Amino acid sequence: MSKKGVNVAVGAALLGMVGLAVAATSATVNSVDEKGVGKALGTVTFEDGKSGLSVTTDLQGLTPGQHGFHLHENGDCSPKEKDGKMVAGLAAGGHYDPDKSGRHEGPKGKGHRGDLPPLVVDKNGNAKEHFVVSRLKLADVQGRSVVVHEGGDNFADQPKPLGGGGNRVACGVIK
Ligand SMILES: [Cu+2]
Ligand SMILES: [Zn+2]
Repeated sequence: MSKKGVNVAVGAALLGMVGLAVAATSATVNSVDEKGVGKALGTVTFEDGKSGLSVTTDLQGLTPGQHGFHLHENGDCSPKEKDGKMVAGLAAGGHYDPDKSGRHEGPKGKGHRGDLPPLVVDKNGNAKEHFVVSRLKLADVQGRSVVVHEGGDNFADQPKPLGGGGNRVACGVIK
């Protein structure tokens, strides 16, 4: 092999290693309302790890307290019409549920795989969280969306469906 050929081979090997190292992606999260997608609130980063998918949030400008936090089926944060009214973030679809369980049971349950632990927002409106979700891989979430709800999450469909978080207030498409 010529010297140039060796350099190309080494370069390709290095690129291959970099490719392996970048088993992570992120979503820019924006506020959403019935009119559309609003301002950026920060990012959520996803990374494959030994015990599952690592999820790291770096978000600002949210309402203090707990918020339902899920992966939704579609990578689209647009509003969509339901019963004659535009609904914030509805184009994101339902909770990611590849097993077609039809049940909202939270991250430790056997229902929707998109059910994450609730997002805890501090009194300044920031959410810097990190958790590992055993039932998910990076490949599962790419091209989907991450959604923050107005209210909390009781990990059940009772007394209200989907944890009771209600309206979608922020959303990001996962690249
Ligand atoms: Cu949700
Ligand atoms: Zn769910």
